[in-house]
Amino acid sequence: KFQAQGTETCFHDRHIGAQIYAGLNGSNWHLQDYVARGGYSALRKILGLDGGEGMTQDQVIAEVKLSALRGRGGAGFPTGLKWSFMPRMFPGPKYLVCNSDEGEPGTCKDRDILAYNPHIVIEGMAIAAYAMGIKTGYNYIHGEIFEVYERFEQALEEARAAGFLGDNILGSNFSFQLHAFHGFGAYICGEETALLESLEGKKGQPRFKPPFPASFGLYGKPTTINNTETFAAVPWIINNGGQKYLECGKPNNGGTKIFSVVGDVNQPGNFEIPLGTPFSKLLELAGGVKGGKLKAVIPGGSSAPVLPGATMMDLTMDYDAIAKAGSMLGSGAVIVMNEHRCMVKSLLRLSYFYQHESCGQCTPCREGTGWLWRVIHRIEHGQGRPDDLALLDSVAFNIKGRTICALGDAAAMPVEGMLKHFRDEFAHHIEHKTCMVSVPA
Ligand code: L3W
Ligand code: SF4
Repeated sequence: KFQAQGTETCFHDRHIGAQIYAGLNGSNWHLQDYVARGGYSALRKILGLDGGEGMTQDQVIAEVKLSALRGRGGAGFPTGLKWSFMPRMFPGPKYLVCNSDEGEPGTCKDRDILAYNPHIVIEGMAIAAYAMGIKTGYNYIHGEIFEVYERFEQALEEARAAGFLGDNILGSNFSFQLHAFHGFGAYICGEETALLESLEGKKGQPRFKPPFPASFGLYGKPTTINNTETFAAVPWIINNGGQKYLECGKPNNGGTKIFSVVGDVNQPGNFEIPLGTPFSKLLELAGGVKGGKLKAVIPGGSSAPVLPGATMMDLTMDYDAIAKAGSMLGSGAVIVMNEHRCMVKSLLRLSYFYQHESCGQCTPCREGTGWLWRVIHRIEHGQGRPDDLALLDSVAFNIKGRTICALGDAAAMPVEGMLKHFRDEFAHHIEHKTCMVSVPA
């Protein structure tokens, strides 16, 4: 659950975390609380309402580029670059979409931002809309989280009533209408083009890319899609400058990131820390490993390849360091596993998820995720065959890079990671029809 102290402990004199998490108590999410914390001052700043000159669209995008803010949904794509794709003079509707369809196993940050600090997302979206000349936006919220959807609707009402959304915002000539959309609860609807299909009222199945949403998005119009946490970072960047945000993290990895630390830790929760923070520090904030020694970590949500615990203890939590080690930072769900976790059983759980969530459009994913699950299932249940590991290698290889969307890769990569680092456990299951991991009595 939500942990403000993680933010405060880590930041010392760098209080960027205060923008998203610190100081929140579950009841101070209302507009007046947000304004009392300095909220909506970035929107006022770009509109030139507090005595300043205001900022042009180019100036806003330049600050976001300078900040090295990267997409917090999973891909880590540079946000300022994405905003610069939006054709400024497009002669028709264009759209802004917030991807709050948080469904990656282990990830639980966006729902907390929306529940505890919804106005920070509204302000971030309004600033993005201004920068790209967009008049209409939607926040697509995961279908299984009813309270969060209702909270965001209430926040929208407050923002509209106070003139922060709607026509001629705060008396300026900038207008932006923002709506909440309650999604359908399928993991695949978090894939950006499936999300757009779903928003249009169709079955949530991914489109082939390119064209990217930047040119062919909602209703075929140019569309910019960013994750909830990405928008939440924007007001701080505008208030304090892109350079300061960049300095909070490390080069190419600007600012802070919220990590959902789950699994075998004593204090699971969300922690907002600067990118580049050692993993060991994050583990400490989460109360250390529970129930035994550290065995392995999935550093970026279930789609990311697992890494051995010893490797993780030498790494920093940022996009580049984790990628260099052979995994990915993804959505920032850090799944910690202690020495008593069986990797075959763990992979069985993951592979069940992906075969269940495959939308079925393309053969390598639809059939391949089922193959992976069935082979791992028989290994776990003492019926593994001598050539099963080679078969898993082959099926994963034949899914990866051969599908319409990233779900195929996401199903294959955990298999590759497990077989790379923990192959002996799988081989032991096949040979001895039992687990080599000791479980405490
Ligand atoms: C215009 C180009 N736009 C790329 C845009 C593109 C998208 C963004 C990143 O997958 C990952 C995946 C999951 N012109 C462009 C362009 N873009 N080139 O940039 O694109 P891409 O294709 O690198 O990634 P993606 O398809 O968005 C997302 C991983 O995230 N993941 C999933 C997380 C799930 C959640 C959740 O449940 N909420 O976050 C976890 O790690 O495996 O690799 O906007 O349009 N030339
Ligand atoms: Fe659907 Fe899987 Fe193909 Fe993605 S990769 S479009 S989830 S079948």
